[in-house]
Amino acid sequence: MQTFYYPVVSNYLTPGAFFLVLWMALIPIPSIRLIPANVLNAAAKKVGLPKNLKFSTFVVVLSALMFVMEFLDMNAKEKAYLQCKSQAVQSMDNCAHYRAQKWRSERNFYMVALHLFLEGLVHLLAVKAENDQETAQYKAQVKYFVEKNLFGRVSALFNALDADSNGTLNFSEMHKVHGSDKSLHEFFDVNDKDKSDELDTTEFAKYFMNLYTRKGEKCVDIVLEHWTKTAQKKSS
Ligand SMILES: [Ca+2]
Ligand SMILES: [Ca+2]
Repeated sequence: MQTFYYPVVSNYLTPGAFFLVLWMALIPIPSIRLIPANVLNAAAKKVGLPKNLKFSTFVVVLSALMFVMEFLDMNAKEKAYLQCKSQAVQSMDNCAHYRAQKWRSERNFYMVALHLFLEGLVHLLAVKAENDQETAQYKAQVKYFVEKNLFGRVSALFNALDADSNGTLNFSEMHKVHGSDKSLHEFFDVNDKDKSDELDTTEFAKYFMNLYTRKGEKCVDIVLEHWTKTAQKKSS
């Protein structure tokens, strides 16, 4: 077990993690620097992990388990060595066998400690990269919406749909612009974030911002125009 496990950690895992940390922290060109983070995060998405669980989370947990195992092993080996030394009759080899085992377990422990530290850094860098990307995306969205006065148009549409002027849109108010009951239910499922059965202005605006991310500006424009026209037609 030891003869297989230690070389894997020391020859592959630790240098691999060290290489990733250097890459993700030091390469000045963002599109290249972000490749490992993007691959890790995309892998997590592909296997359907929830948003706050990353692929690197599992690696860190496994590394932490290895750390604990080696810590316990190191303590056990040290105890065995001290026990040997304390025996009244000295052993033939002056406890050299136990001492060698103790040294090896210490070496293993510090190697897995370094490995855990590096995998932790990889994880933090991957999470940071994703947060940075989301922030940049969100900023670009808001900038675009402000520049094109889309918030103004969304808010005008909201007011046109809000027949009872209570500041939220319920099913029947949304029904004016949204097709069948089934698709309207799906629409509420996705966009009514607090499950209040009503859309507030934020939830409504977020729908258009997400639409912009998924389908682009043209689609936002078409939906806004179509819904605004329909809302005006129905209320006149
Ligand atoms: Ca209302
Ligand atoms: Ca709501």
